[in-house]
Amino acid sequence: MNTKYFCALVIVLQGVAAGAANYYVNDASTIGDVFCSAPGALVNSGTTTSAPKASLADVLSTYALAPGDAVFIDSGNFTNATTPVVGPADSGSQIGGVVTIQGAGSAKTFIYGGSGGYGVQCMSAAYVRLDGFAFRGGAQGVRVEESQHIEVLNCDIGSAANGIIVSGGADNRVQNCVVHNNGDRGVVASSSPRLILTGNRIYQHPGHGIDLSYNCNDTQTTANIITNNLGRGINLYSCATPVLQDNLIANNSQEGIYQIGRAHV
Ligand SMILES: [Ca+2]
Repeated sequence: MNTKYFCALVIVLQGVAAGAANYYVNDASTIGDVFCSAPGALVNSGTTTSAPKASLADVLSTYALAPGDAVFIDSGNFTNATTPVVGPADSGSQIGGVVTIQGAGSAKTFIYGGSGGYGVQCMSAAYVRLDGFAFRGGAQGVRVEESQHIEVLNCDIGSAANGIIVSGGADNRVQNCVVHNNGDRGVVASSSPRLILTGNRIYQHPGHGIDLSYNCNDTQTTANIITNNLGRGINLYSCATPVLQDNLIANNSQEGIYQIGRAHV
């Protein structure tokens, strides 16, 4: 084997080893589907568009997701029997890329949290992107806990007890989401520095639209529209050096922006 051929072979093999995997999930209907050609089923492998799994939780319990992998969840209604938990074994990486969990769009892929559960939970995870879902019901639409570099993008989150909760971790992002009509608050974070909240619409909550507390330091809250909440538009408690820019905050029953304790805008 000459050196040139050997090098080419090594490159090809490395390419295969690093190849990202795609997984597929569908409900019982194929009407309006964009990813899959068959209904989802527990017995399916979930590795092809013609054999999708029936739930994200089943993909997560069957496979360990690797950096660059993607799970495509098609149009339909998915009611969680248990909360799908994305953990450290299903994480992406800075070098290998994010793990993407991709819906068909926030008007097409509906995930219903079970009673007391969450639509999706990231627990001690890193570099995971949730993109294009509607989350309905449950204790929280999305829960991000002790996780880093989680992105929640283009989601519609409503009818949960709280919309999105970020607890601990760092460097997470909520972008271009609509968070509305949840039972308490819209976006809640604590002890999670460098959180970025941008381009979201947050409205009609009995509590605060955005509630950041306890060392949510260096957060960037920009270009959000925060209206018609019965609490404050943005509540900041004991968070250092937050950046607030270009937000439209109107028609909230309490203060538009309220800071207390070590906050310096
Ligand atoms: Ca479907």
